[in-house]
Amino acid sequence: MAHYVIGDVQGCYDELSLLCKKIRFNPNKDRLIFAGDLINRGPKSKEVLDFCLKYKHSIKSVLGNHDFYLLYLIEHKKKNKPLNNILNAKNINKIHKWLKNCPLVLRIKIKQTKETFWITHAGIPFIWSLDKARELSDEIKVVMKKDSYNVLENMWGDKPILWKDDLKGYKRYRTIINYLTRMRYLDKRGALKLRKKDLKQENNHIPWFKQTHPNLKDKENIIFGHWAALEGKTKLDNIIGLDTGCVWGNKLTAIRLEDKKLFQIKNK
Ligand SMILES: [Mn+2]
Repeated sequence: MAHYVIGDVQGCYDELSLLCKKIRFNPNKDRLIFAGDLINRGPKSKEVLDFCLKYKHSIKSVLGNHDFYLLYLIEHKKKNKPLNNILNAKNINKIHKWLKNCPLVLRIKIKQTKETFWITHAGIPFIWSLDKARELSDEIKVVMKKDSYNVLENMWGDKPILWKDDLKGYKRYRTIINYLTRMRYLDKRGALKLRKKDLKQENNHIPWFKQTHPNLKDKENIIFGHWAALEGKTKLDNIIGLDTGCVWGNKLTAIRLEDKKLFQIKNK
């Protein structure tokens, strides 16, 4: 049995199939964990979700910003051409239920190596402990169960940019979702700088993983996606980027957690 985490698929189903062949994915034994953004922009988003449902007993995913967008379209009965075949699908209720139940943060412990992996779409800001990130993820999961329509309605927007423990209501949910699904750069206070995507150095725009993570101890790792321009390069052994831009013509990447070995498939 092995655990594999796979970076942003974004509808690249053909490459996902090839990657599963390469790692010899056995749904009866292995576990796949997606780092979010399963869908959108690529050609076969529906097929990716059908694959997840087919093997749902062996597959987990954290939610990415594109996955939240799909949830918004579903619940608010909106259309968006590239995703309409999902929205009109016969199994849309099953897709909806599965996706809505995905967390924002997952923790996986590997027995053999005693390593722990914290998986989120964008990462975990240094202003939160790892446990706190998981508590906030649980908070979103709970509120999505009872009030998802309004959470999704109020999720849009970049503000507030700085986390405060006393944030309340939809502002609080929006801020948690922004940190865990859209973060790339933070300033020195830990405030979100959401508009910058490129890698040019700029004062007070620091990649979130470059600020010392006070709570990341020995044998603890963070895995994230979302930032294709990085091509997975964080220059850190314990903070691992998996978005290698398959949908932009680059590669789809998986990491085997038991030995941190990478597996990649080039975009066709
Ligand atoms: Mn993303």
